[in-house]
Amino acid sequence: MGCCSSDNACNTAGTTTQAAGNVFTVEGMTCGSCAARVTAAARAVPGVTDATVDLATATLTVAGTATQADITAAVAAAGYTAHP
Ligand SMILES: [Cu+2]
Repeated sequence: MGCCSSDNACNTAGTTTQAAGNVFTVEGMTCGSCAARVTAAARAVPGVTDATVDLATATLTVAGTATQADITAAVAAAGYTAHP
């Protein structure tokens, strides 16, 4: 299984950000730690103002001016696969 067996670590942040941005499907996330890594990787991309991962739906929502290629490359560098 994944690296995390605690459901508590995998809570979905119910924030109300109006992400005017891109939504990606992310492969390889199995727990909250994975989600945190993907979130951090996306937020580290220049131009990104916010990034949110929903583990339940395996989606990454990114706000800002970064390109889809930049996001997918950053996620790949973190060890996951993102599809626009
Ligand atoms: Cu994990």
